[in-house]
Amino acid sequence: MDLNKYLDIKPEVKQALNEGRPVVALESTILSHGMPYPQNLGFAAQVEAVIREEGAVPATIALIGGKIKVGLSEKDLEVMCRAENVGKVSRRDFAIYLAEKKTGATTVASTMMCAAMAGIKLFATGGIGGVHRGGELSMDISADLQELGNTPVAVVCAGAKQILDIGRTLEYLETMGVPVIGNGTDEFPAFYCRNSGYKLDYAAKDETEIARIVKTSTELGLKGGMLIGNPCPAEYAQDFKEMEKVIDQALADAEKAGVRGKQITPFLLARIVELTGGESLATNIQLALNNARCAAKIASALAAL
Ligand code: PSU
Ligand code: MN
Repeated sequence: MDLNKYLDIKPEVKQALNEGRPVVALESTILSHGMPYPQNLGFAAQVEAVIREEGAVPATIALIGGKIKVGLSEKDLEVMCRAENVGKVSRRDFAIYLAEKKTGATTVASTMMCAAMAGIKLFATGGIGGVHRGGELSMDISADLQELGNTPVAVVCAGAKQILDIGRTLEYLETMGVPVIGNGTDEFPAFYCRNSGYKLDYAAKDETEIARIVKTSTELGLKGGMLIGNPCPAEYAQDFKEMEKVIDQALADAEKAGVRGKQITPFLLARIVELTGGESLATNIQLALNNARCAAKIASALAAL
């Protein structure tokens, strides 16, 4: 194995890791394929600032020029947000993008891979990929779920969007041996909405409790990660039934346009922003900032244990 040939960790991030200070990883697919320009650029700066406010160091991750970049410069962030010739990289795309020196935005799965390589334990995102509706026939199941079962990184998300089959997503996570913990809730959140109707077996009262669980998993050397469900702040959350209508429309449009494979999630995300007249984007931004705050608090508590 020759990781050093590929890993390019920003000095500030490397120093924090060496000194045992808290670091939070961030993905770049949420920027390149999850939000429109230039709102994504504003978000990219804001999310890093939120992590710093909590005393942690942010590390946004992307594949650029044949390197795994852990911690991006302003120029790199601009490239990822403009998203011209930027592909979407999950586990299966990883070696191809590095070997061909293509610019790739990392998903939850590939960001987890990079975080583990760099030694980062916490990662904040918006929503995870999962089992798509009808996935029991199409077998469209995000590689995010397998990664959570195999890579020791704790991922803070606002649950899974209603574009997915949330029940089957949770069943799959159970099969893969992934602990799913609610932060101050016993219900798995549904991204734009605080409630999904699916109860969780574990509700943590705060970030310190979650940090203790992460620490124990690390000490045991368990190979998988864990998923923390952190509901969207109430003042920005959307109504479940209203979102259901929007999502049914977006799914019908995807079907009609014949969208397949890795294009489906980005297509649906963009369509939902259009259909809600940008309202969903404001919610998306706020919940992702909230997750970054939560992940930074867990990382800080973990560093203090
Ligand atoms: N869900 C969202 N926002 C996102 C994504 C999913 O609500 O930005 C992105 C994440 O990067 C996630 C990826 O890892 O899409 C999942 O894509 P796929 O379903 O093709 O694995
Ligand atoms: Mn898929």
